[in-house]
Amino acid sequence: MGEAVTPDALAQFERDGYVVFPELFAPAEIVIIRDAIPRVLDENRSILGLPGPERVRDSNRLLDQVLCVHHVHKISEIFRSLAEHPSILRHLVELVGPQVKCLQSQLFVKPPGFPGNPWHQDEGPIPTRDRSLVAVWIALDDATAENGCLKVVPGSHRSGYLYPVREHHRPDEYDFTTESYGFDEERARTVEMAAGSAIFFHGYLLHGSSRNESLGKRRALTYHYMNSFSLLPWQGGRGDYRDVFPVLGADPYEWKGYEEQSVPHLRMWPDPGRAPGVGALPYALRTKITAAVRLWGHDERAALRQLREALRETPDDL
Ligand SMILES: O=C(O)CCC(=O)C(=O)O
Repeated sequence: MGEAVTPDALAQFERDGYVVFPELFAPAEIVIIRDAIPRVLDENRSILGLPGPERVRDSNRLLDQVLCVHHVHKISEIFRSLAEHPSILRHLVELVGPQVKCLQSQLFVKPPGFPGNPWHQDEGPIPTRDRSLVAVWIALDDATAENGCLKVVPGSHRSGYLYPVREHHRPDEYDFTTESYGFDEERARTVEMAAGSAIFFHGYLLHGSSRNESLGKRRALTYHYMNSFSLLPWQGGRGDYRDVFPVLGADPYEWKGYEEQSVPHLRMWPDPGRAPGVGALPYALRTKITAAVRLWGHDERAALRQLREALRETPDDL
């Protein structure tokens, strides 16, 4: 732990588009992070739309339907400070440069039976101007082929090509996001790694994960970083997403200020917002139905009450 990126690791990142650093975090750090997860959800139930303690007392049960917590760094000091952990920064400075900003965090819980992510390239939805996007994916449990570890197509970042995307029609295997296609899947490799290890990968690298076929959760924490000199035309906004924070060096656009553009939220499974027809409903109504379905399994009477209320509000012409 604690060593700078070796020339071999840099060469691997350039050639394959990723590099794995075993034991980047100490076992004691991983225990602290894992223990923080139910606590963070418990303390942020209303922000995240989770049922209150009168309905679900055990905070561990809050994780049962959670595939991923988006922007967890905004609701937890632990996850905010981990984005700037020295073990991450010492590699980022070599892989991205001396000025780096962080733009998002994702905490994957992925309980047993939960789907993976279809093949994709992060620069598709998150386009930097200079192709400097780097993801850091930290295994919080041993990540194996069985529990749906990351899989990659080595070298797929090199052409600088963004593959086309489409619906995947494999709801048992993948979540609702679209899949990239048109490449040779035979070249794919699964990246198994022990808890505490991390993979740093390029924003153009084709990657994804499979369904969790094990009996335990497959937790992983990811952060996305990029060169602070690049604008980020992401999430609408003014052509430069400013819900970022510098982690290395000065931000040349500090004068623009920073603003809240994304809220912490959960990716649930199954995702009621994606059920046939539901996606076409007005946003407020969809949110109500989503919340009601989330309650199902915790408090069925309350879930039914909310569903009835939502149905009463459904316009007749839908
Ligand atoms: O952790 C996973 O299952 C998928 C992660 C992923 O695809 C990503 O971080 O872009």
